[in-house]
Amino acid sequence: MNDTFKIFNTNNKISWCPGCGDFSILLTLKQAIFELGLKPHNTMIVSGIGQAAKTPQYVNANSFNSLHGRALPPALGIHMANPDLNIFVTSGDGDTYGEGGNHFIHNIRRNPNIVHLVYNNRVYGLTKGQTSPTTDIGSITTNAVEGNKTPPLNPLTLALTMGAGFVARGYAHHREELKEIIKAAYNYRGYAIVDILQPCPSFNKKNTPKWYEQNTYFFDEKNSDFNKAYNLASHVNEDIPLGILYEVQKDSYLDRLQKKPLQKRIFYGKDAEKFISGFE
Ligand SMILES: Cc1ncc(C[n+]2csc(CCOP(=O)(O)OP(=O)(O)O)c2C)c(N)n1
Ligand code: SF4
Repeated sequence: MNDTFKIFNTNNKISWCPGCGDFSILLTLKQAIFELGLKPHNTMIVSGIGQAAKTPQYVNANSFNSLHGRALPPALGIHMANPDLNIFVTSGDGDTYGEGGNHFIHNIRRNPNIVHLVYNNRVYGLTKGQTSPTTDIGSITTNAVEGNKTPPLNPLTLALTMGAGFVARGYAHHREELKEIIKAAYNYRGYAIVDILQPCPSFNKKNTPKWYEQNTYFFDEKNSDFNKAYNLASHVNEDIPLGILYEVQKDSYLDRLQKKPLQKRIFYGKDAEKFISGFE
């Protein structure tokens, strides 16, 4: 494999546990953006807070590290200011579907050109393994010692019902397939959600690499049938399909906006000064 993707490497020390699925996702992301022909100067990685959200520190590109659950609002702002930047949001299941749940929902309505990679380990990893929105009912976690009593949220059926046009599921250790999904997500004009199943050997003792090998398969078809996609996305505990579950083209946020992006607008500095002086 050509290793020139290393232009995206940084010297920052990686602080993930040995065996964490995040290493595979990071490597795959860098390979994908290299193969897409992107460069550090036109790539933007945005995140919230968490283990997955450390990713921008490990990619030599533009980056923005936001608050917990708040990766999408700055990503949207960056996109509207400069649509020439290629934006990848990297965040965990807690970050995206818990604290950031409202942003996730409303971002789907807007449909900006953003690739969203959700590292879904079914726990809150950084804060030591608490129950997350995708933890299965009955699973034992550090704060649900008798088993989780709340049924999980299914992010991909939610995304479909909210009208998402690109809905995919990857697995961290199936790197070749994940790389192709990331590239397809980038080539989609609009919001592309990729839920990436990610082993967390420190805190998720149930959904191990062996468990994923036994319970996943590849869905290698093109699908624009909503009901079929919904059915595929519903499987999260057995017969879990990996691949692009649904792809249909819709108007993106940029298509709907009439105005030029901020970076291309004329700045009327004098008018601004006059306006501000009115408050003195
Ligand atoms: C508003 C707010 N609430 C809670 C926290 C504490 N916190 C930091 S990371 C995190 C959970 C991270 O879990 P997840 O998003 O699933 O990512 P992972 O670490 O598993 O990759 C929490 C609860 C915080 N930093 N800010
Ligand atoms: S706690 Fe889990 S998600 Fe976080 S670095 Fe360790 S193995 Fe990875």
